[in-house]
Amino acid sequence: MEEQIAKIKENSIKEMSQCNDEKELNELKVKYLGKKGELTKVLRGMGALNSEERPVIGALVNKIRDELEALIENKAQEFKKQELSKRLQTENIDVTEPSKKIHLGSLHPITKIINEVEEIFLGMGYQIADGPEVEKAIYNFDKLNTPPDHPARDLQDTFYITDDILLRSQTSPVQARVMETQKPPIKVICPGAVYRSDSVDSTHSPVFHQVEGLVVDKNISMTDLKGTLEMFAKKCLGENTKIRFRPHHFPFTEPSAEADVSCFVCGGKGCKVCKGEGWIELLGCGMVHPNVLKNCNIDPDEYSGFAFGFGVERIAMAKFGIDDMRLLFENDIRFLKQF
Ligand code: 2NM
Repeated sequence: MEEQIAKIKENSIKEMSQCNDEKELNELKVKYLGKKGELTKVLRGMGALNSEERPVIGALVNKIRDELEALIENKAQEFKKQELSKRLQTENIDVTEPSKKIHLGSLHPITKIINEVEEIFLGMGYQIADGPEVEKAIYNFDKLNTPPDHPARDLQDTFYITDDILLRSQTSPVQARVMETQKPPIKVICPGAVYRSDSVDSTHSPVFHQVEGLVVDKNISMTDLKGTLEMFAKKCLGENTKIRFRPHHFPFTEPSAEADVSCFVCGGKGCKVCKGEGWIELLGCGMVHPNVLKNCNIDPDEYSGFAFGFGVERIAMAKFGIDDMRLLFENDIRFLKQF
């Protein structure tokens, strides 16, 4: 029996030294140490031994099993090291290679202008309000002192859903809703999409964007309006920007005005952007009509207010030097990625 064990040891060591990979090593482990392995067979045969031989052979088998297990473990570690160094050689990464370009999107020029305008007015203590684009005619027109026979209400100019529901033609209905639900002092701006039945050309689109502003409090006057717009113009178009008012008419304000800014390209001398005028039309504005305040449950004897509104596309075109409004709606990446 001792001879048999010595033979097993000799063979296993020899085979192990010829073993080339983990798979072969596992097979050897099964062959010698497994349930039906050679050493286990020896242990099973020990029943035939007498009580003196049994502990001697048992100790011998255990010793050899320990030795084999240690050999196998060593060999396994060796294979792991070989595998690792092979991978380190073949799977090396060139960390100096330039990375793949990631194409980041950019904000739409309209969004950029709206964000900028919001920042400026937030800085002056205004809140930002929004409301439905599908709006009741009452909020879009009646409450804003625009009677049923007013030309703006014509089917030619406004998109109607039903007789009394339409696509808002301005963002002022949001302000009417704010006046109805909040008590003065009110300081809000309302940015958003508006709709008018216009044909597409280089300066018109049936959907465009507006920002309107509204302040209602005690003793609000035209000077507050002018000071506010001057501050806005300087922050938006440059500190040297001047502002002028021209008389105008809107149904929801009295008095009403249009405000121009000195050309931010030539500074007022006259150039292509201002068409030789030195001034660029910026927005419409005025003192909120007493009827509008009344219609929105604010007492015009106690409170007064100013309001203004402008088209975002027009400002974006002037500021970015865009000569055709259609570019802002076609979503051509070659155009959009310039901003
Ligand atoms: C403009 C011009 C002038 C305006 C008026 C109101 C409201 F709700 F107070 F009546 N909101 N916006 C207004 C006034 C808008 O846009 C050219």
